[in-house]
Amino acid sequence: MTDTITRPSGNGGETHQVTDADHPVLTTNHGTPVSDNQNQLKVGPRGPVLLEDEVYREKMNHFDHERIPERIVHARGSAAHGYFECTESLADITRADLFQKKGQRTEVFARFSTVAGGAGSVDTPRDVRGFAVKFYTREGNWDLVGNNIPVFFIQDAMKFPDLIHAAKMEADRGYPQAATAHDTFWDFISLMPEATHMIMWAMSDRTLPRSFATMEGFGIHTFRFVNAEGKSTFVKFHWKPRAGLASTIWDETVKIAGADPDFQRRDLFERIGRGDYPEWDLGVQLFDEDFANSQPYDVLDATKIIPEEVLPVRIVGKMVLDRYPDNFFAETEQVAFCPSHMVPGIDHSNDPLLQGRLFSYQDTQIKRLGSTNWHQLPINQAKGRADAAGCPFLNMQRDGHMQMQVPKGRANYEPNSLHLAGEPGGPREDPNGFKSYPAEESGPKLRIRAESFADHYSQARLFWRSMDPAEQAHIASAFVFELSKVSLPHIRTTMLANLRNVDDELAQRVADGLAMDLPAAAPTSAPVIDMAPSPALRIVRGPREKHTLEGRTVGILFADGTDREEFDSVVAAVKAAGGHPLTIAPKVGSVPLSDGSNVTADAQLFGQPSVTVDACAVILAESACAKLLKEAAAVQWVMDAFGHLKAIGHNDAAKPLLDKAGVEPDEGVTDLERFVDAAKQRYWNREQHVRTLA
Ligand code: HDE
Repeated sequence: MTDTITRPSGNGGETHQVTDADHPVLTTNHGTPVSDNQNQLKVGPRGPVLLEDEVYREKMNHFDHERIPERIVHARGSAAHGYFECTESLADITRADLFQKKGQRTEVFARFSTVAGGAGSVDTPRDVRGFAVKFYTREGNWDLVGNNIPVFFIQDAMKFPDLIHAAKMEADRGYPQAATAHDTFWDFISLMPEATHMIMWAMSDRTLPRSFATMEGFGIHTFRFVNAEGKSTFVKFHWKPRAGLASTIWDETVKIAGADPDFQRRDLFERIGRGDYPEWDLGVQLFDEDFANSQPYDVLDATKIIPEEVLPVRIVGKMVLDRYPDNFFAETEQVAFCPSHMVPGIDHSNDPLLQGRLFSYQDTQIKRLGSTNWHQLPINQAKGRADAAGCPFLNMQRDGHMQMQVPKGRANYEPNSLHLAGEPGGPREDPNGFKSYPAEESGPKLRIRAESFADHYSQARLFWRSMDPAEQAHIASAFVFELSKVSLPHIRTTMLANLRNVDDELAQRVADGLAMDLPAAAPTSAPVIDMAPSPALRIVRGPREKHTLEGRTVGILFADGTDREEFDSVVAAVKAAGGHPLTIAPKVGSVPLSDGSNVTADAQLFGQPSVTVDACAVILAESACAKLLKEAAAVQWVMDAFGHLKAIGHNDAAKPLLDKAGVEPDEGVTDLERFVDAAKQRYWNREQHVRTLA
């Protein structure tokens, strides 16, 4: 029965007819009320469908067009809203509005992504992660479109289409999806020595982040800050996760992909939901021309870092992500980043990779979003200057596909004198607006790579020699795994020849893992130098590996008859340490505990393997343990926790399950009392006992 009441829709104060107190009337896209949303218009109850059914045709027509082209790279992404807060004024270095005043906040939208896979691919392949942040400053949008690795595969944007073609699924067979372990990727990498530094990072645990909240971000390129006097300072941007750096290990990551393809997206959603907001410090490395000239590499070369030990990272702000998008498509999918979006006080350098990006992103947004008016989509709109009379952007650009604005008056050109006749004359230039830094440039036009870009191995060596032994073993093993998937032996040989220039021991370990002979080292175009190792590059036992439970999830496996006191005390202790207890039982509905009370489990054993949590507690009654000994999922739950170097806390009655899973005593295997402290870290020393690495 339709009860027609007129009430505000909450949308611009218009009124709609509603069928009851809760629901506004369903209408077509053009506002016509719909009487039946269940059936097409037919001739008689069993007759043919009529073409005149506009309600059906409009609905299906819209549905047919609901997909837009996915991003050619970084298609798989997750995002969140939040704010940036300036914690140290940089007013003497840059006039950028967001860095002027300590405590000043600027709205942000951050999107994290993998690179190679399609929009529906898993969250956890071995892949670089995009780390793109849109700052809605009062002087326009600044997009810092970075990655979670501080260097890139190539030096010149001209090679980007080749790199991406080689990395994505192979052209004839359409696989592999979201994986670099295949011929064409390694063919390209083996023939591009400049990719060697980045491939070391790609084979490290950096490409297996546990959570977006536990990875670093980097602007990669050298940019410029420009202050009010017009003085320029070079700058590199760093995001440092307040939760500390944490990655998974390879076997774990592979299993997460099956257990929960949305692992990182879910983690972002749930963290924000429970108030564990992901937070990063924003750091800058500031330097001048003299410093740049004193370094044994070119600061315009995106395959190079400036080690933090040489030039410390100065923390100037923090970012907090505290709101998940309301609508995935409208926000996460339609957000469009462009490194060319600069604001007064921030400018580009001549890095040829950055310069190439300045064109590509604008171009791709027009293709993807279908119109030059993509800046009018709510997520992309500038928030506007305080003095802009409510309009965030004002200029004489007009029309085009999907124009959302209805500009008034005749002033769609400038200069004009219409204001003299009392008509609005439109906006005018501001002498304090964006000005490019007037760098002196001259020289012949050339397609050439600078000599100063010729050293492709010194920093790859620096990276390798900076790693903890556990990380070195992961890197060597990752090379073995990936190159084992390469079917053309000459590609492996070329890669081994490149690796010899990085470090002979690394090359030997990879060759041994592949059961291949070591070839001669590849020729180099510049001498390889030994730079001082940089401990800041480590995750394992590095300065940013944080032993904590804050923001981390502890899986608690329990079953019928579990001791109520033990259960409650572990849950309480995990919470007290800032962790998130996730209770897991063979059946979710209602689990009877020792005291006759019942508990509803958060998750069911088969659906929540231990790869999805950071540490594991096993609290069982003897009879339940005896049953679980015959349950492969329970044995695997414990076996994986051990194999993935996680802390395992258990009561006495659970010991037979641990024994069956092959758990051997070490400092990470504890009773329930010591468990919460033990749960704050992984046990790297255990690895040599549980798997053979290269
Ligand atoms: Fe991108 N990149 N890229 N890239 N990139 C895109 O733009 C491109 C590079 C990065 O969450 C595309 O909107 C070229 C470096 C991120 O929406 C495209 C070159 C870095 C994202 C494009 C690079 C990045 C993109 C595809 C070589 C780290 C996702 C969709 C010169 C500093 C942003 C889109 C998001 C996306 C081009 C290299 C980061 C095609 C030509 C280096 C995080 O425009």
